[in-house]
Amino acid sequence: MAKYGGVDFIDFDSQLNDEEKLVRQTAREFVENEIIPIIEKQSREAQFPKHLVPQLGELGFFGANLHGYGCAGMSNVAYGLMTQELERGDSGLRSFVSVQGALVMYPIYTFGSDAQKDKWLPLLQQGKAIGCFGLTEPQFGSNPGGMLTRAVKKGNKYVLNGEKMWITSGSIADVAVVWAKCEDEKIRGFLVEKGTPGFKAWDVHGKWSLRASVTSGLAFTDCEIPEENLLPGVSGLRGPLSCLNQARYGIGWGAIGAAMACYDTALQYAKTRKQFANKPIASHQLVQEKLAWMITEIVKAQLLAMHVGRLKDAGKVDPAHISMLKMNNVGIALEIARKSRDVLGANGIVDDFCIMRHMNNLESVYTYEGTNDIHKLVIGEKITGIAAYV
Ligand code: TGC
Ligand code: FAD
Repeated sequence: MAKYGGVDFIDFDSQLNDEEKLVRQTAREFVENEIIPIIEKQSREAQFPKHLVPQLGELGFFGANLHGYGCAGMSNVAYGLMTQELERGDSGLRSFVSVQGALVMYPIYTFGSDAQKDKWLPLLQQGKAIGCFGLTEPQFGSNPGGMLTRAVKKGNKYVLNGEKMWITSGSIADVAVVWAKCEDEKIRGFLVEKGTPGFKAWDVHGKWSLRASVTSGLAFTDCEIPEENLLPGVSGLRGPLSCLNQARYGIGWGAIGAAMACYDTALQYAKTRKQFANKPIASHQLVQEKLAWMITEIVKAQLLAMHVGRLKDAGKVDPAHISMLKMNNVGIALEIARKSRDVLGANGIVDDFCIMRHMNNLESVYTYEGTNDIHKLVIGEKITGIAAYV
């Protein structure tokens, strides 16, 4: 395969400033040098490339759109371009970075005490500590408000009981941001440190998706948390859902990267693969239709991401805008992966090419952080004023 040079059909780059291009280039080089050479093997062996965490920290990729505590303070568009490039490598890599920054650093940064921020943010930013985010439970995924995990105040401690499921980076995390219902029935966030008695984490095996990412279950059995580990700045479902806005935003850009990887692979393959009269398959109208559809959807996804990013930078973004971004961009990325797989014929199913890995990864991305259908309902509620979840 020829060296990857990005995908830009409509001079999208003319909309980017120098900082944004530099961030994208830095992330692209990291992916090209450190991820592409190892990712198929890591995926095959179901190994997260943990050795790269300190380097990701040095590059400023953790909590990159936050300010202070060593964070890079990037614009949201620069941040999005970074997640796009990381997911061009692998959705699992982008997941790790999303969780660390948007789901662990962001709640500590936004809802944490000064002591919590001083303790955790520099470590998480540098990749010297790893975080996870526990919202989903075995019985409550799309409807986290029903959660069963409980936190009961006893003296100067909270006692946690319950179970979380499908938690990215769970078993390798030094700190878990865990959401639990308190006695007043309000959901609050707690920082649970690795090794706390009564806290156990185990890994989910047998995944055919996000194989190079750690996915875990977490269990809390009479797990005593010091009261200073409660996130003091928020109560209610609004707390975890505000974190999801941050992560869904990064996913909306990231999915474009996976789509670009598949499109670029399919285009190169179609120009060289010959069938019938020794002509490249790219010379047939049906193949061109697929490629034309793919590049059109990539362009639309880029423009949506850019606009939502500029709105976010201006403090004008609505969660429903982010739902549209996540829903649309992951949806088209998955469809692009499927069409690209088709263009490669039988070669599309093996890991000599990246497509099947991206396709399988995108099945998880389609489901996590709000399923595609849940985001349709969020948009539906925004435009009709009627919530249709129940
Ligand atoms: P609802 O009654 O609508 O709202 C409850 C309170 O939350 C507020 N709110 C939000 N606040 C901030 N951002 C948002 N996006 C918000 N959406 C709602 C709302 O204003 C209200 O506040 P208040 O103060 O009035 O109480 O809640 P609901 O129970 O009807 O649920 C709505 C629904 C279905 C949209 C929500 O539950 C939802 O988004 N469900 C999907 C769950 C989900 O996305 N889980 C993700 C788990 S984390 C994950 O998947 C990580 S993957 C990691 C990786 O990248 O590897
Ligand atoms: P369900 O909620 O049971 O949904 C099943 C189906 O029913 C879906 O098609 C859904 O759209 C549909 N459905 C549900 N309710 C409605 C409705 N009202 N109307 C119409 N259709 C509906 N969670 C975390 O907290 N932290 C993490 O780090 C994390 N990482 C993850 C990593 C991976 C690899 C995966 C796969 C998941 C992860 N999750 C994480 C969990 C993820 O957020 C949930 O899987 C997701 O929210 C969906 O929940 P569910 O799987 O229980 O599906």
